[in-house]
Amino acid sequence: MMNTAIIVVDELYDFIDGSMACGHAAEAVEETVNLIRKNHSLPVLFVCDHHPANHSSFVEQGGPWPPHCVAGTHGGDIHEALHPFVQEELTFFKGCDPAVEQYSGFDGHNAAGQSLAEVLGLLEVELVYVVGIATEYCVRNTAEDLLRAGFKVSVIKDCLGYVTLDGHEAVLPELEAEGIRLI
Ligand code: VGL
Ligand code: ZN
Repeated sequence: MMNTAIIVVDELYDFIDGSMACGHAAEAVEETVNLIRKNHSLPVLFVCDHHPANHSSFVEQGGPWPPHCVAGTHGGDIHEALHPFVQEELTFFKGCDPAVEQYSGFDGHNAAGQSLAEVLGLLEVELVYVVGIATEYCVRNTAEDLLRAGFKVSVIKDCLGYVTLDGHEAVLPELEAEGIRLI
């Protein structure tokens, strides 16, 4: 069996029931818990959108999104059903620089300053199961960056939330065509 890790992207309150509540998000959290329990020996890495209050992606700054996942707010917290699986050194923050939009978790950093990519390397991970929110943005970009970096990537469909159902359904076959496995 290949050395495998689960990567949970942005299963944060603002994307579940907050300012950017996404379709299928609550179900995605439930299914993610099931996936983690079924694969209880695998490391679970969490990616968290983590913006300053003046982030350039917010409407007030001319960006496309309502304020979301502001550092230190409830909206930026990981859903409580996942808390039993969260470890600080395996939690990675992105979107922290006000000037930079960062959909991909690949470049996210943990509290010790290590990148997701670096920690996957230390864990000698070869295959990643990517889940989370939103399919069209952060899941997509994270999965694509991982593939480009040489990992085998599987996206677990039941564990996804999306901005629009049409967008979600359009993205999945594109990911598959790129070489990402859909499970
Ligand atoms: C996301 C829009 C803005 C995501 C994050 O997690 O997909 N989308 N920030
Ligand atoms: Zn964001």
